[in-house]
Formats: sequence, structure tokens, C-alpha cells
Amino acid sequence: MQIIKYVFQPHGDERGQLVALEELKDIPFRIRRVYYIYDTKKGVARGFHAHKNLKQILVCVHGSCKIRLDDGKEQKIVPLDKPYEGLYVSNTIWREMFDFSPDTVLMVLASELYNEDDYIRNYNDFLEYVKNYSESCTDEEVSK
Ligand code: T46
Repeated sequence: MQIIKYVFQPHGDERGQLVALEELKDIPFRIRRVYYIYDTKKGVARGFHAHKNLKQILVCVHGSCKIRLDDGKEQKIVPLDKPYEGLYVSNTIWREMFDFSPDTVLMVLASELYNEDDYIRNYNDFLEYVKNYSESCTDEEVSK
């Protein structure tokens, strides 16, 4: 599984830093929704699902956390702790977020509006879904 991290351009000067994110330029899709997770409690983990279509960029704009990504074949853990880095999370990837520092603000830029029907919340259903999804795609599409 390929991990794609975007490194955004900070516009820094003596006043501090500013990062600007534009759809189809800094972000590889049209941004249809932004949400953020904060005030996470000690020891909690979130996520535990995949999406059928949704693509997202996760930016830890404050604090730190870890993201476990799972494509059904392998798992990788990605630490996020820089406000100028974005982790691309494609559809059909199981995700879990954990190890939040108390001050974490995790901002998510999403390619679609909120749609509960897009969630796969059962891990066995996810494994079945990716198996069928891979079979319906060409090798080139799957490796993207
Ligand atoms: C994801 C990870 C990274 C809404 O009403 N609108 C929204 O846009 C979202 C994202 C959530 N909600 C409601 C639904 C639940 O009642 O907020 C509540 C918490 O959502 P959820 O339990 O899905 O949160 P996480 O942190 O487990 O997952 C979220 C996203 O849902 C998910 O798409 O990839 O963050």
C-alpha cells in the first residue's frame, strides 16, 4: 500500500505561518465538505470504517495523532503532527485514528457530502468489498 502525504507550502513571515489549500491545486479533488475532530479524550480511537467512494485529506493542524490504514492486504501506521502535511486517504481503505494528544485538531477535507450509505462499518464486509472492487478494476487502477 502506497502512503501519499502532501507537503503544503507554508507562507511564513515574522508574524507566523499561513497555509492555503485550493481544490484541484493543492488538494487532488473538489472539496465538498470540511470537518474537524478536537477535544478527543485520552485513549480513544475513532474511525473503524472504510468508504465506498469518499476521498479525503487529513491534516493534523494542531497536536498529534496516528492513523492506521488498511487496504485489506496490509496495514500501515502513519503519524500526523505537522500542520503543513496532509495524508491522502482513498476510498476502500479501512482507517482508524488513535493516540491523540489532548490538544489535537484533526481537519479533514472531503470529496463528497456526508452520506451514511457510503460507510462500510463492518471489517468482514470491508474485506469482501475490496476483494470485489479489485476484481472489477484493472491492475493499473488498483495500484493508484
Ligand atoms: C472518516 C474519519 C477520518 C456528521 O453529521 N457529518 C459529517 O460530515 C461527519 C464526518 C460526521 N457526522 C456525524 C455522524 C456521527 O454522529 O458526527 C458523528 C461522529 O462521526 P463518526 O463517528 O463517523 O466520526 P469518526 O471520527 O469515527 O470518522 C470520521 C468520518 O466520519 C469518516 O468519514 O474517514 O473521520
